[in-house]
Amino acid sequence: MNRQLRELCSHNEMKSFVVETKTHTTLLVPSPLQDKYNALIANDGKTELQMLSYQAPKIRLLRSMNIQSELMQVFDFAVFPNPEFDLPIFCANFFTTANKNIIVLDLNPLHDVISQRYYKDKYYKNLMPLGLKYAKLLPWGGKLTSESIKFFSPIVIWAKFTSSQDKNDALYSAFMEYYKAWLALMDQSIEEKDVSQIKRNCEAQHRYLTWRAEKTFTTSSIIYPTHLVNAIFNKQDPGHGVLKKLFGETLAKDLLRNFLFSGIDELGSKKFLDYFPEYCCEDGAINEKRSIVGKSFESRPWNSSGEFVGNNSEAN
Ligand code: BLA
Repeated sequence: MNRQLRELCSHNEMKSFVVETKTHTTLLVPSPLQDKYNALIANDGKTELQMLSYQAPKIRLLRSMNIQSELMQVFDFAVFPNPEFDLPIFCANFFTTANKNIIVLDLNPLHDVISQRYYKDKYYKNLMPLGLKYAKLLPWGGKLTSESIKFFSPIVIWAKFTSSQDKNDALYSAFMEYYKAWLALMDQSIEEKDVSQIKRNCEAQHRYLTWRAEKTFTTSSIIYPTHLVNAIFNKQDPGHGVLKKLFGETLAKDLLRNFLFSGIDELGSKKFLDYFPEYCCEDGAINEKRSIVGKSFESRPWNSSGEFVGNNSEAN
């Protein structure tokens, strides 16, 4: 990973995004979570975890997490709007090692953009040129957990690549442009007054939080790439979560529910299996398989106009 990408994922750089956010909303203040969640050293005594969290009138929670170890780095940055706004959720999730990057960058839609044209047109029609530009520079990363596609927008950047100056530069500017695009949407957004619409926004955000909290826990239960897990933990023990390994199960779950995906206990009462019953095992437990339907979408499933074309899409 070159310097620029390392910087993008760094705590200091994160602070500059906060400054950028402040130019749009002067009322950005630290979240009450900041006191409890700021910095931690993992059980290995070496890996560092840093967290930042803010809120503003239109922003329920803006938070970032950086995990930094010798061999890997995780950067997870999300902005969750207040439920009075049906704004997309800003999502940057980068897992990087010396030569491998696994990237999701998106303005995750709050509502279904496959079946709801109104929502898609409202937020993504004008952003298609931006999406197309970066889809070329950072090509589709291949098959992924099928269920994830419903949480992605037509401009999602889903990429897996080996670091190179060009790719790292592209990712850096993609992040900046996507974030500025999100801030511009926030500037224009108007508060919803209709109680039933606010409730609908709440439920949609809760479903999203529930999905991500569970998936972050199990995705970080890496089975692949085994050599990497072994390198990180210096032993043959695949199938256990990175977060769980680093911080222990209790703290890992606390970080997920109360920091990364905070709101999960307030915005709704449904559980993961209520939203995703296909993950229910015979004994009622949650199936820890990352995907029940299986992995799909070998190539980008949206065409250049942002229409969902599923698996029949031409490779981009
Ligand atoms: C892989 N992370 C992935 C993948 C996706 C995401 C799509 C590819 C594997 C898959 O298809 O599931 C990310 N998935 C998302 C995001 C959304 C989604 C952002 O549905 C939003 C809706 N990742 C972390 C943390 C760690 C981590 C904290 O966020 C580790 C501490 C690791 N993610 C990680 C690793 C992989 C990965 C190691 C590759 C291994 C794999 O393929 O599962």
